[in-house]
Amino acid sequence: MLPHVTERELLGAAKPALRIHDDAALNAEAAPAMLDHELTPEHAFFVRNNGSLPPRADPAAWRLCVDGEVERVLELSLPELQAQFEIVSIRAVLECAGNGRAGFIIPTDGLQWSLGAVGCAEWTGVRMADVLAAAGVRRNAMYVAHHSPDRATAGAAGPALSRGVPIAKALAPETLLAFGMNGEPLSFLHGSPLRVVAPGYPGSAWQKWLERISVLDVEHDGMKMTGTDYRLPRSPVALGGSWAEIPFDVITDMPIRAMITSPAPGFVAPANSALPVRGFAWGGHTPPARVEISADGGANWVEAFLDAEQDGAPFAWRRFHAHMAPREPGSLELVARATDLRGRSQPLGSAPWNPRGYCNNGVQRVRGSIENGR
Ligand SMILES: Nc1nc2c(c(=O)[nH]1)N[C@H]1C(S)=C(S)[C@@H](COP(=O)(O)O)O[C@H]1N2
Ligand SMILES: [Mo]
Repeated sequence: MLPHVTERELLGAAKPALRIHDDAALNAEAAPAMLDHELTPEHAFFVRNNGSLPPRADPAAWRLCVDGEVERVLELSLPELQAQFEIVSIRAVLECAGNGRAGFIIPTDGLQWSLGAVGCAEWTGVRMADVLAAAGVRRNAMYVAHHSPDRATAGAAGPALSRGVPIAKALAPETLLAFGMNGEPLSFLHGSPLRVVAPGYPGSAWQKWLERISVLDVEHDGMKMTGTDYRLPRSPVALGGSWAEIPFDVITDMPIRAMITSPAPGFVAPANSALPVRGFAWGGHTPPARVEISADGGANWVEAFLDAEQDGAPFAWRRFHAHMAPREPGSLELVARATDLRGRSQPLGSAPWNPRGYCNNGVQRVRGSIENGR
């Protein structure tokens, strides 16, 4: 980074339309209406950082190190990684576990994300499984830990984030070490030279600026892995109650969600004509089965058309659309509700409250009005 360009200027130049959150770290989200593309363009793709951006890697010096419970420690430059392993591309949704947090009626700590901490991109890289196979994973391997050079705050010694995934997910064919996004080289803001792609997992497992993978025989306890960080209570927490006695589990799956990308909030549509409603639906590891739309705040529902799963893209979001037919002039509330293949639907209110405000997949409500034709 040029010394006179601040992190915020970098973000503003790359993504001028995003809403930047008031936070020491760089965090910004899109309005759902900006996300009306099968593949989210870079300029609309949210950014989430737990600390300050790392220094830019020197491509000649950069190496990925693989160590821990392996037969051979690996050190690979980017050209070596690209030459030694099959290069694959996968379309997948990247969603922050905190997306929708602002929808909890009892507020929680954490960035007050509305619904734009999500995007769907085509990620290009090598399979983490292939790299781990080259290192020779030992039988006692249980987890992989990801390490990056970004620090909690500028000048701090501790990492901003060091998370990982269970060994089964590390070896799953969809889990990549990516250096490309939407056909372009991965940008610095999204984690170049290399980031983890862990489809179905919350964004926190998609480590950016990856420089070391350590294979462990225990669950990783790195920065933001323990306590209530990116974890959900195993049993419900009473609103305002204590959770000191409740165990918390790492979030390993994202819930089903539908997002209306059109019309945008505040829309005005004519009475007695079709009102097209469209957007995208996705689940973590369980794809959507159906999307329903209501034009009266959730009293009556119609089935939306939901695009079929594209070949080889179970982790991509899927287009839905419906034509509503509002007759009476006045204000109106559109609601979209997705149900996944295991029959789990989005709650009409919000998801079970949890102290850090994760995984709130309560339905989105888009208010507008219907007017008599002029
Ligand atoms: N090194 C590093 N990787 C990281 C983070 C971080 O703070 N540092 N944030 C994670 C979180 S919480 C999310 S939601 C995604 C966001 O990815 P993006 O900024 O490319 O949209 O990055 C993940 N990877
Ligand atoms: Mo996140």
